Amino acid sequence: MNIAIVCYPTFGGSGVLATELGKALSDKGHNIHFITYQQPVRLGGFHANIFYHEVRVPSYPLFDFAPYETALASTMVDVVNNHDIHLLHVHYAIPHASAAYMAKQILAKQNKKIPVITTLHGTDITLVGRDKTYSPVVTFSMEESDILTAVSENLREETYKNFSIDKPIEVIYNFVDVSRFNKRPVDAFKKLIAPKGERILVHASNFRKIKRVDDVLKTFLLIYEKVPCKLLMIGDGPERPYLESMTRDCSPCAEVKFLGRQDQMEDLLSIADLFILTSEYESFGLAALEAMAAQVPVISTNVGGLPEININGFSGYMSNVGDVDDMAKNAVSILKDDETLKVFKKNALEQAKKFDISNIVPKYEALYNKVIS
Ligand code: GMT
Repeated sequence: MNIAIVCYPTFGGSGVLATELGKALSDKGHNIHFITYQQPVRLGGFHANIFYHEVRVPSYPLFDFAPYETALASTMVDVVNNHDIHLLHVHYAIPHASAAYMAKQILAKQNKKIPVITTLHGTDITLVGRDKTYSPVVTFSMEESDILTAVSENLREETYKNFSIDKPIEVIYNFVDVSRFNKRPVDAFKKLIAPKGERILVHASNFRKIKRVDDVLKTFLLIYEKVPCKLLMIGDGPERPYLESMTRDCSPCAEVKFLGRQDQMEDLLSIADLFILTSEYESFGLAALEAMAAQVPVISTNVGGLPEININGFSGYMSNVGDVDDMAKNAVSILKDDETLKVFKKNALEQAKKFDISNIVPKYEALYNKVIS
């Protein structure tokens, strides 16, 4: 099959998932055409049957805001026409679903029928999409997609709650390649970070307000009172400068390292003992799933789709948003001795296996076959 995938090329979960899906489909012999404004960060090296089409938005003095959506729709038309594309799979509704609708109409005028699959990822529904500036267009383009999928049961419910649409929404969970993330830790690397055998805690996100990254730091400080540990903060975003400034004047804060954006998450996770995700909302929490696949138990909030991924008392623990005392208490109960940590690590891996790439990618292929036939 020749499949065009439209996504954000950045470190955000929707872009990561779309890129990993494209790579997995190409391994199965499909030709994948990524359409976006930059090479997707998780794409890595050369793949014989993966192609990248850059959306260029020419500037013009009249434009205060360059019309990306128009350029994207035109690029979709061009790629479909020149690469015999069978379907368009767009990730994150804004503005990809409405651009796909436009492309589909243009192609219909040329007697070409191109099915559109839209995968909803989270903030396109729960935050940005429901804003009345966007919601009429998001509602319309969801209705007009041939197939609509959501990455968790919770996101499906949120979509029906926030938009008046009748369309069925199929839940296809996000996935992880367990064989890639379940790596043996490199002792020398672990020693470099934690020379005295301290526990290594990790947080990874785009440091937006919704992630409540200051709660990560607060939780770490409480854990540190009971268990020697280090904290690795991975990623970058608007809240990072404020958080870094919070870590300037407390002594345990010397144990906090900001690593910025990293594309070898599997190496960093391989030396981690605990993953902390304090978000106000997560439709799924792909970063937590990747941690579990690397045998890292998860301390998270209990919101959105997280209870569908993190099993309380098994793969980690969940607490109410902002309850850093509870998060720290739970973390200490996992980290306090090697035996308990070993059990949680094993459980985290077992839970992650339910979302292994081999279980989920065939579900997308089945949808593609259905929509094409
Ligand atoms: O978390 C973000 O801010 C990025 C966002 C995105 O669209 O890239 O992530 C959303 O999609 C991910 C992949 O499906 C999910 O794992 C995240 O939970 C979801 N984020 C939120 O719902 C806040």
